[in-house]
Amino acid sequence: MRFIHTADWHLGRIFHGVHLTEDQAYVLDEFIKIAQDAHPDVVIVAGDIYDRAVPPQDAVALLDDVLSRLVGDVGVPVVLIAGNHDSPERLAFGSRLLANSNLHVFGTFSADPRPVVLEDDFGPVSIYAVPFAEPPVVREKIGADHIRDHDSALRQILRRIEAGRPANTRSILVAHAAVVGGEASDSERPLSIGGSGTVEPAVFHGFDYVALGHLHRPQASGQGRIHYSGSILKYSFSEASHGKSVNIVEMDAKGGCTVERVALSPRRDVRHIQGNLSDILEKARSDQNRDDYIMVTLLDRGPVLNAMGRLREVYPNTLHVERPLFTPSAMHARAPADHKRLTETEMFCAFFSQVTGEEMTEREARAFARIVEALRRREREAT
Ligand SMILES: [Mn+2]
Repeated sequence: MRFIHTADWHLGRIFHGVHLTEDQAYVLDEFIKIAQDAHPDVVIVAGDIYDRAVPPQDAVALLDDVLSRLVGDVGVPVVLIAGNHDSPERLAFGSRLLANSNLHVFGTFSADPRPVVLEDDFGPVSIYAVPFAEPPVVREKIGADHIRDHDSALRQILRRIEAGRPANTRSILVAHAAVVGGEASDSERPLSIGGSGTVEPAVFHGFDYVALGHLHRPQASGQGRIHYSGSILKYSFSEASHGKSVNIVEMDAKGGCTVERVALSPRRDVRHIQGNLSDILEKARSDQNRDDYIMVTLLDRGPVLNAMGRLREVYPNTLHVERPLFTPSAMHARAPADHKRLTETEMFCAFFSQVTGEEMTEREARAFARIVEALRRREREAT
């Protein structure tokens, strides 16, 4: 059996003020061609279909178009799950009807996940799709009081799957989770605030291939059975060095998998350029890809007039300029930390100690984390 594993489409993403929908449509066109050429038995999308719970209309139209072409024109079944950016209920709309048309959408968490079963020459392959859910949701639906975090929640779900799974059947798990030891980037929203959002690779024991979403760099762990396909585009400048790809997986009669990463080429790349302004402007003349999304780290030590304006004359999509070596002395005393790299809790701790002159106690930090988590949940569920 052959299948394609992709994840983290984040349709509707806005990157430094730029709507990426056209870039996403471009790369998904390429994805559909890859699917056409590979003749897979199924396409798996492991969560973060949209970038937010209420996606913009363009993003909804794009998903509708892409899925219609995959399932309708290419003729390949699609299995997709909600990630932590998606609204489970909105994504799940019509899913029971769509399942009859080879589009298997798993939006809301179910205590008894039923597999999508596909056949190849060697027999059945069960695909278990577990959409992202907050631990309290899992706790309530399963009725297991000991579930406190993502690790214990997923363990419990997988135990239930294990119990109902016929022995000696090949199986694929689809989930949206942060595995311990995985390499993160700046565009992933943490799965939990305060406390651990990660899961041990050992929880995935027993599956022949684990198709994960959440981490945006393609990577594998757990003796090569656990895979992140990574996102389809670079969604932060921390990903400038990533190669984005999708996994084409060949599963043999015994469940052994060979994984091929097929590169995706974006309409515009995301790049990080460093140097003196004059050097950058000079080199830009021979740059073939001036429309790329650019972040510039200027190494000039003295003041530079209108750096952004001059950069945009050569790189119209310059989105961010940094001046690490140029700090006006008045600013120096206050040495502002780079707030974009801090979590809400860290930022609030810094604010707290600035105002009160004292460090926050652990109890206070936990209380704060609880409030943020409740707000996040409400934001995801409401509106
Ligand atoms: Mn994601």
